[in-house]
Order: sequence, then structure tokens, then C-alpha cells
Amino acid sequence: MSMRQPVYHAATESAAPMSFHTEDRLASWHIAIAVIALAFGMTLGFFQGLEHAGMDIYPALKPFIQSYYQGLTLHGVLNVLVWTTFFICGFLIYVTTRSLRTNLVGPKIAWLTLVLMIVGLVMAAVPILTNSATVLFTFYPPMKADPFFYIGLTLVVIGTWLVTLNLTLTWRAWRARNPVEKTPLAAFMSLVTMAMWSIASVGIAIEMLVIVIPMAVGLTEFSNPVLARTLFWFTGHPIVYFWLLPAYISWYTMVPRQAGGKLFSDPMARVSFLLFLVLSTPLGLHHQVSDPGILPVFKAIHAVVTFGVFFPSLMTFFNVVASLENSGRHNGGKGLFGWIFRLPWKDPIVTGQILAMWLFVFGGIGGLINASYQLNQAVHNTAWIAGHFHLTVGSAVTLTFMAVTYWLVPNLSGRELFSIGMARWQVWIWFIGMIVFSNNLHRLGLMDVPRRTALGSAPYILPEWRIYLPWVALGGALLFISGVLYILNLAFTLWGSPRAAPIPMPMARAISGPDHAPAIVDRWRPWLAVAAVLILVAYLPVFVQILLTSASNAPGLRVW
Ligand code: HAS
Ligand code: CU
Repeated sequence: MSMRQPVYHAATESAAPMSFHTEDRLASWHIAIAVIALAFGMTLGFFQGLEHAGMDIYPALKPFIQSYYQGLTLHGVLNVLVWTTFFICGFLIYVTTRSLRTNLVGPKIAWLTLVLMIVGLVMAAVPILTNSATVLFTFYPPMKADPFFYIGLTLVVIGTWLVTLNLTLTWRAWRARNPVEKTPLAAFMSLVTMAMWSIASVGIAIEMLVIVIPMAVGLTEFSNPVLARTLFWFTGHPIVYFWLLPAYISWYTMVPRQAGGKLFSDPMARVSFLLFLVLSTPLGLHHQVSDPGILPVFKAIHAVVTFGVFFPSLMTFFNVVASLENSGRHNGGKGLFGWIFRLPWKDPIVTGQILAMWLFVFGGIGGLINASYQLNQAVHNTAWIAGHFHLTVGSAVTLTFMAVTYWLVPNLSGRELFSIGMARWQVWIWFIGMIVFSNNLHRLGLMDVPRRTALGSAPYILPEWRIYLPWVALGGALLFISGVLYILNLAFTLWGSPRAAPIPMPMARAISGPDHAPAIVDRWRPWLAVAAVLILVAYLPVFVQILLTSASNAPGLRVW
């Protein structure tokens, strides 16, 4: 039962081995914290599903968790903020240094960054656990949480900026030694991801420092909710691409190799990522279509840009499917569709990611519905949105990261994956569980069921909702079973599996390689400049209008 058999038969690394001891330890710490957060977060998700079906177990959890909403805050923060951010920082440190074949230039800074992020995490976690920050992961003012919640999250964001700095300096050291070579694709994509995120996260940092922290510590009594929400969504939309792009890195630069073939086009992949760099941020108002106090014309402009950022995902769709086709044909597949059956379906690393891609097709289509100005009125703040983001961050991203850990954890720990069979079941159960879960949430949303609501105990619940709510619980239970299989497999790998020699990071070669990419796609300044200009055009008038027309007059509230 060797992991390497189905995964690494395409090619072998020829370059001399290098030590990545520090990078591996850093990645291990980040990923361990991420997986622990996921384990707790998804357990709470399971409880929420049960609540929807009328099986409210929150009263039984009383001394630890006071309410559905405290549980939901924990679920959201642990799953979409902690699991993603820690996994991504660890994964991208690993990917960037391996693909550049360069050690981190600032190992000490990297350790300090990790400590800062852990301190931030603990600072944010304590108030949530003591029910002093039941404000959900979007923490909209005028809701007012314990100051440590905000300060902690701010430290985590600062930590991610330090990761960007470290990776950028590492790339510059590589560039000094390789003045003409194209940046290897995986490193290039990692740097684009971190650069995009570092620009985008300025919004949330300003919201924290100027609005919510002063309010929470008592420096100011009032907040401006319109301004706060707009700063939040300045970051809150691009954060979804901060989660998605690392999954794309795996789909582009690793899956083709793991599936036995080559990436279709390296230049096209670079262009797709550069489009994300410039288009991810100037569109956050699509989360605020129903918000008062913002001129409709600005919302319409952001809706148009949202349709623009659809294109790099369409390019990804084309490129990734073409690469899978290349792999299937390389494995002997014939005819129009025969190649599909020659993909390594027995390998959970590949299968998990293909299933994640399939779920993402429907998440992406749902995203377009959300982004349509009028249709948003029908779905906003309904269970539909929860259906949408479980297909995206909960599947495209999470199922991909899970599949990635099936090679990465053995790689980092030097131990064989405990059970390939268990991993195979895990990815399929997630896929089926998510279909049941998200289909029913979408359907309920169209029946006007509100999101973020303890539905099982709501007095206004309609009889027709009761038909679908138990299905949400069933889907949630399947996801929970899948999650438990995942955690157990990783735990047994660390504490019960035989040692195995380290294996190289999978790196796909491309049919159309980096030499076909024009030089402009390996330059930073022009693209960063375009990103800055688009953000100014899309947001400057919005902020001017908000500052001129809305006041800081909402007193902080504890609504829980
Ligand atoms: Fe979204 C709300 C629009 C993508 C996450 N989104 C949310 C929220 C979250 C979220 C968490 O316009 C809720 C926030 C909250 O709490 O209020 N979203 C979009 C659009 C896209 C999109 C247009 N979202 C994502 C991604 C997320 C994510 C990615 C996380 C990772 N979303 C919205 C809007 C709202 C929203 C509105 C606000 C709604 C409201 O009213 O509140 C697009 O980027 C999607 C493009 C994607 C595709 C799919 C491409 C498919 C690929 C795979 C192909 C490979 C295959 C394999 C099929 C077009 C690349 C084939 C295999 C073979 C073997 C053949
Ligand atoms: Cu968005």
C-alpha cells in the first residue's frame, strides 16, 4: 500500500537534493494548527445542521457554548479564517521555497510571524469561547465584541503580511541569482496570491484600527456601520480568492503531474493569476447590494467587475480540463470521453481535487447569480448564500486542501499515509454529503429561509421548509463523517504509520511552457500599478460618498 505508486509515476526530479528543514517545520506547524481548527469548526457545523432539523443540542453544551450564535461564530472563524489562513501560509512557504529551490531568507522572521499569528489566534479565541465576541465572522458594527477579538484577528492579518514580505525577499534573492529565467509557475502563483491578499487586506486593517478597535476599547462610543461594512467587504471579497488561489496552484502545477500528464498552458495560467491580481479587489460592493447609503451606480460598476473576475476562473476551467485530458490520454484513454476513465480515480489525491472542481462549477454558477444585481435581491441573506459558500470555500478549497494533505503530510512527517482506502471514502463522502447539503440550502434560500438563523427553534418556520431542513442535517452529518475520517487518517499517519523516505513535491511540466510566456507576465510593477488604479477608480468615489453622506452615530451593541 504505497502512496507513491499512483501519484508519482509521471517523472522524477533530477536536481540535487537540498535541505528544507526549517521550511518543512514551519509548514508543519501552520498546517497542524489549520487542521485542528478545522476539526473543531466542522464539529460545530454538524451541530448547526442538527439544529436546523429540530435537534437542538446547544442546551446540552451550555457551560461551554451558550447559544447557536456563539457556535456559529466559532464555526465561521475556525473554518473560513483559521483553517484557510494557516493552511495557506504553511502551504505557500513550502511551495515557494521548493519551486525556487531557495531557502527562506528570513527564517527567524518566519518563526516570529508564526508566534505572532498564534498569539493573535489565542487572543481572538478566548473572547469567542467566553461568549464575549458572538459577532459571527463578519463582526459587523454596531455589534461590539471584546477588544481582544479584534486585536487578535488584526495580529493574524499582520502575520500574513510578514509572510508576504518573507516570500518576496526570498524571490528577490532567487532573482539576483537568476536574472533572466522566468519565475517557476508555482512560486509565481504563490507570490501573486500573497501580493493580492496583502493589497486587499488593507481594508479590514483600516476598519479594525479606525472603527472597531477604538469602539471596543471605549475610545469612541459610536461607529459608522456603512463605512465599516464597506471596508470589511473591500477585503471580504478578495479574501475568497486568497482561499481559492492556493487550490488553483495545486490544480495547475501539481494535479496534471499527479494525474500522469502535463499542464496544458503555463502562459495562460500566469495570465489567469495576473487577472486575479488586478480584478479581485475592485468589486466588494456585490456583498452590499442591499445596503442603504451607497449610490446604486457604484454597485452596478462593482457588479460589472465581478463578471470580469469570472474570466480567470473560466480560463482555469479550460486549462485544468485540458490538462486532465492530456493526462487521461497519456494514460491510454481514447475517444471523446475515454480519457476520463483513464484518470487515476483510485488515487484520492487526484480524485478529491477533481470532485472539488466539479462542486466548484456549481458554486461558481451560483456566484454569478449572486452577482446579478436583481437576482441578488432574491438570494441575499438567505440560506442560498450558505449553500454557495459551502461549494466554494467549503469544497473547491477545503476538499482540495484535504486532498493535498494526503501527500503533503506524509511528505512533511516522513511517514506513509495511514490508509488510502479511508482517504478514497473520505473524498467521495464529502462530495455526496456536500451535494445533499448545499442543494437543500439553495432550495431553502429560494423559499426565503434566512441564513445565520437558529431555524429549528424559530416560531415562524413554514411547513414547506420542514421538508428540506432534515436534508440539510443529513448532508451535514455526511460531511462530519467525512471530516472525522480525514482527521483520523492524518492522526494515524503521524502516530501509527511506518516511516517512508521523503518524496519530491509534485511539479507538473507544461505542454506550452514558461518560454512561451511574454516577458511582461513575469514583471510585477505594471500589474501592481493596474491593480492600484482599478481599486482607486472603483472605491475612491464610494468612500468619498460614504464619508460625505453617512455619520458615525451607531452606538456599540451587545445583541447576544
Ligand atoms: Fe462568492 C458570497 C459572487 C466565488 C465565497 N461567496 C460569498 C460568501 C462567501 C463566498 C464565503 O456577487 C458569503 C459571504 C458572507 O458571509 O456574506 N462568488 C461570487 C462569484 C464568484 C464567487 C461571481 N465565492 C467564490 C469563491 C469563494 C466564495 C471562490 C470562496 C472560496 N459570492 C458572490 C456574491 C456574493 C457571494 C455576489 C454575495 C451574496 C450576498 O448577497 O450576500 C466567482 O469567482 C465564481 C467563478 C467560478 C467558476 C467555476 C470555474 C470552475 C473550475 C473547475 C473546472 C474543472 C472541472 C473538472 C469541472 C465560474 C475552475 C472537470 C473534470 C473532469 C474529469 C472532466
Ligand atoms: Cu464576493
